[in-house]
Amino acid sequence: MKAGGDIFNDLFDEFTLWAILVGIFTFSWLFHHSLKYRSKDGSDNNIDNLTPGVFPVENDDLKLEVTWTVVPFILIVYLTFISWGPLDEIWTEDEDAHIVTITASQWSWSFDCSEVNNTDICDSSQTMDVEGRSNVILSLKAGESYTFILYSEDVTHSPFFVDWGIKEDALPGQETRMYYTPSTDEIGTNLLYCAEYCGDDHGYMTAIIEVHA
Ligand SMILES: [Cu+2]
Repeated sequence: MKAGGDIFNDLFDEFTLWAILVGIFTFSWLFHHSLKYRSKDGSDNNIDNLTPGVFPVENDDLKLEVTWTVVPFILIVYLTFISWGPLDEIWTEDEDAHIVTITASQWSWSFDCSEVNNTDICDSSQTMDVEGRSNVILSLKAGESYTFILYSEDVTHSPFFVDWGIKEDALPGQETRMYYTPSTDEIGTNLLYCAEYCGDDHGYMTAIIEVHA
């Protein structure tokens, strides 16, 4: 099965769309009412005859109150519902997935492909210099499913596969997991960062992820 990627981008686009629609509606309403109902010079400012300390019950509008409670409620329930979709994508393990162990320590990553035992599918024997620092290259094959098992030797780290949009904490004394199937669209080279501040060289704690056909 495939995880990450498009499904998150689609979700992001849908949230952005709703944010824009709600924003346009709310600010149009705000500006329209602010301009239409402002008092004019010399006019009576208290056209509703409001008395300080007395709630203007006669202006109550139940239909309006129900509308502005129910409509946003439906929208929030809908957005919550569609947000659940990607959880399956992230947390479902493919039984045929290749196991790759990622061990984090201050301040480097090590990848263990020994369980896969096929350098075409998983290889971490190469390195590449990036700005004078040696980075391990994790080479994976598009279309293959991977289960990454995470460990930390010292403090909390978090491998962030930037292009895939997935990350998970690597914790000392505890095993965590992450699942992914890189697609043929993701063939190429990208970076893995540490997304959890872990000390002086946190910002340099990177690795190269290479996906090949
Ligand atoms: Cu770190």
